[in-house]
Amino acid sequence: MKRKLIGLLLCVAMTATMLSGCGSKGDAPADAPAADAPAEAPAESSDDAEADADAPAASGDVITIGFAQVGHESDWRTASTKSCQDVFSAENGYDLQFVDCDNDSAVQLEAVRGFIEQDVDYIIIDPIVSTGWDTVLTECEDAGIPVIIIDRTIEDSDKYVSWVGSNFKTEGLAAGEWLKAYAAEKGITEINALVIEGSTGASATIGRTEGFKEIADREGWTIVDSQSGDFTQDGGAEVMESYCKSYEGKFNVVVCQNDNEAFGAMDAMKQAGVSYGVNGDVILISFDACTAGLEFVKSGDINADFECNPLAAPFVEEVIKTLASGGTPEKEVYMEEHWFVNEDIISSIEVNGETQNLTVVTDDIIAAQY
Ligand code: GZL
Repeated sequence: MKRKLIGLLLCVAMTATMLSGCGSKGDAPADAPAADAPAEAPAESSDDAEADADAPAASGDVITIGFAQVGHESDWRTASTKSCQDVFSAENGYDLQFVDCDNDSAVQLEAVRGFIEQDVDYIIIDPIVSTGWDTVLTECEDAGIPVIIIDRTIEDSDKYVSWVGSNFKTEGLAAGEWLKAYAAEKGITEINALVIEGSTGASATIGRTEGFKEIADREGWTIVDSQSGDFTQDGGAEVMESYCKSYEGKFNVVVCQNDNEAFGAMDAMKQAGVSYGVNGDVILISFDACTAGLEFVKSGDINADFECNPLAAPFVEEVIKTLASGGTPEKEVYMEEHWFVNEDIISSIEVNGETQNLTVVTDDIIAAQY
């Protein structure tokens, strides 16, 4: 009975979504907030209290959730997993079936099919890569199981109820706009950048690469090389070691597409006698802004760190509550994020025509980070 009710609610929600014109990514309805206007963290209110009364677990039934997670490659990933485990806990009325897919797309597809076999109530997916999803999402739809995507995006299907995450291209654009303003302040007229990309095929990699390259092309910078470090510390170290050998003295910027790659790149540059950071020869840019990353920003080892918020679970629970009460969740929910810097020499940057503030890292900010 529960399956049929959820299936019916899902059909109503999907139909309503199509009718409201936000049937696919980027087709924001007229009244939608700006493309990546960040969603406020869900806060309890009287309406929420009412919604809580209809909370999926309020009926006393345990809600089973299948969560196919990318892997365990980074501090960011650890925080993302913990966010889901904290919200979808037994004491909150959930049975979380968690699969760490170890960055293996075949394992991830198999995990989703396993959730269908288990007849879970909801499926959460953080897609390792952005393509190859339509078949298995059709199977979820046929089984009447609502799917919620978090973090990375899916480009070849919109058979899911909602996506909760970040605008990766905006993160890349912000890094480029910051570098332009920072170089001007420092009197640096020539930029020769080395990029350590994230995992190949991941939308986070695609977006950050695209955004930064757009600014580099506009400003006439040289991207000396761009290779994948697979979002890991070892990967960052390996690529940076090779870069130091191949491009000695030919680069003055390193862009790491996550903090763990930056940690590895720092080790490799130290080994090679290359100075980096606020007082070094090489400007070091990173993404994610995990706690350890911000500690390196505060110390001046990393010049700027562009946050990607991993704490999606509270927003996913809001989607589930909306569905369970017969409502139509937003198709896209953007997370709030900040751009962190060491020096207080630029207060804001213009990204896509929008003024975005820069945040100088303090001990309080580090203490509150994920
Ligand atoms: C981005 C996320 C990326 C992080 C990395 O949303 O998918 O994957 O930037 C993580 O740290 O490995």
